[in-house]
Amino acid sequence: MYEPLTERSAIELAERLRLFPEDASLSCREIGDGNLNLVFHIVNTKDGHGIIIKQALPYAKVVGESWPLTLKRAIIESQALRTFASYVPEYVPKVYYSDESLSITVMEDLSHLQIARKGLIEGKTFPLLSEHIGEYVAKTLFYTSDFGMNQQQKKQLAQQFTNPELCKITEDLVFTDPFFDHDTNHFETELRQDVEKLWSDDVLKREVAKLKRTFLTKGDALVHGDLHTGSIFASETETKVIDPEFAFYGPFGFDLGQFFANLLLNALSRNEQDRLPLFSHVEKTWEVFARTFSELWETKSEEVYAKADGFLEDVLRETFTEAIGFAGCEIIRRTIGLAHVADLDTIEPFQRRLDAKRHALRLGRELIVHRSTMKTMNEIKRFFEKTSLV
Ligand code: SR1
Ligand code: MG
Repeated sequence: MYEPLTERSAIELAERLRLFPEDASLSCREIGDGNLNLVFHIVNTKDGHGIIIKQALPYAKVVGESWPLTLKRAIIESQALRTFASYVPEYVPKVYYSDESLSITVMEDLSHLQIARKGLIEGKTFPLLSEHIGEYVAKTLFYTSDFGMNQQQKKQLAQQFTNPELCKITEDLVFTDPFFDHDTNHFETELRQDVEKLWSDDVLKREVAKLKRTFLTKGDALVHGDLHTGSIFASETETKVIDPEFAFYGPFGFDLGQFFANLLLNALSRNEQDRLPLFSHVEKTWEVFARTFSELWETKSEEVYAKADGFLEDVLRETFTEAIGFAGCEIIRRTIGLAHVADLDTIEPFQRRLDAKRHALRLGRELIVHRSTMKTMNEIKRFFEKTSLV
C-alpha cells in the first residue's frame, strides 16, 4: 500500500479525497526542506486555496536510505496535532485527514506565514512569538500532565505516544554523539581543538549524563519533542507549531529548552546590537509559561498535593533548570552534530562563522554546567556575554 507520493500522485490523492471543489485546477510543489519528510503544497489556482500533504519516508531524508526510520511517526504526528489542538487550537494547524497506510497527514496551508527560523535569519523579530510559545507550552504541558488530566487517562495517553525510534534519534544526536568522537558529527576542521576539549571535559559529561537520564526517564507530559524555530510558522500576529512527530511523554523542560537554544543560536548569528529581541523572547517565553502554568495549576489542578506549600515553586524551579540544561545540549549539537542550523552555517565571512561556533560551544557548556545556580532567565544574557569574551 505504502508508496512515496510524487507531485502528480499527490494531486490525484487530493482529488480522490475530494479536498477541493470538482472544477478546481490543482497545482502541486514538493516543498519539504526538513530532515525527514516529503511535504506537498497543493493549490487550487482558481481561488488560491491550498492544503498541505505531509508524508513520512521510510528513512531519514537528511542521511538517505541507509538510515531506516519508522513510518509510525506520521501517526504520532497527526495524533499529537489533534491532541494539542484540543488545548491550543489557535497555535496548531488544522488536520483535515490522515492515513496510516500511506503515512500522510493532510493539513491546513500555512503559506501566509513564514518559518520562524527563516524570518529570524532575515532579521525579523516576530513580536508575539514568545507570548504565543509560552502559552502553547504551558497549556500543552499542564493539560497532558498528572496535574491537568485524569491520572489513569494520562497513563493511556503516554502509552499511545510511546515513540522509541524518534526518541532514540534525540538520545543519540542531542545527548550522546556530540560529546564523543562519533561519525555522525561534522564540523569545520578549524574547530577540532575546541571540539576535542569538549570531548575530554569530564565535568561537562557528568552533567550531560544527568540531562540524558532525565530525558530517558521523566514522563511529565506530552511534549512536542522537536520545538526548534524550524518547527514554528510565524508572522507579526500569528504563530503555529508544526511537526510534532517526535512527541512523547517527556520532561516539562524539554520543549522550552529546545526553543531557547534555537533563539540563542539565532542571537549568535547576529551583530551585538541586534541580539536584544532574542534575549527578550527567551525571558518573555519563560515569564508567560510560568504565569500561565501557575494559573492553571491554581485553578484547575485536581492533584491533592497541588495545594502543598511550595510544591508549584519546586516544579517550576526544576523545569527552569532542566530547560537551561537541555538548551545547552541543543546548542552544542546544532553546532557540531548531525543536523546543523542555517543560522550558524550561513554566517559570512568564514572567520565570523568560526567565532560564532566557538562562542556557541562555550555558551552551551556554561548553560549545562551552571544551570542549577541560575536564578532568572535574564542571567542567560550575562552568560552569553561572558562566553563571547573568553
Ligand atoms: C535524523 S533527524 C535529525 C534532526 O532533525 C529533526 O528535526 C530533529 O531535530 C532531529 O534531531
Ligand atoms: Mg521536524
